[in-house]
Amino acid sequence: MKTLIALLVALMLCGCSKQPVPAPVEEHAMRGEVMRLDAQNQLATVKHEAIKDFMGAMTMDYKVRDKAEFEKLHVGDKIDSVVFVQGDDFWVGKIQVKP
Ligand SMILES: [Cu+2]
Repeated sequence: MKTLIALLVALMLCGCSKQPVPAPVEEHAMRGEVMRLDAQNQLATVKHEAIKDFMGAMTMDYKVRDKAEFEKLHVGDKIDSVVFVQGDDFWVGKIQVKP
């Protein structure tokens, strides 16, 4: 009986310590223009061209995770960047401002 209880406890501990598997991160190249910047929320409104196998051309808000990257952006900048998608979350990074 003791062995059985020990086994059950061990199984429960195993179940609890199981790490949730993080969703894979997808990357999509995005080319666009910065229309608006929201410094408080670190959001950039980007008018982007169609993103292959992902979404059509549109203007929408993107979170820029990296503060240094966000701070180098200006309204009107033409950018090459990458949209990262992980589960329901998405953000933009690897931003290159075109001359
Ligand atoms: Cu979009």
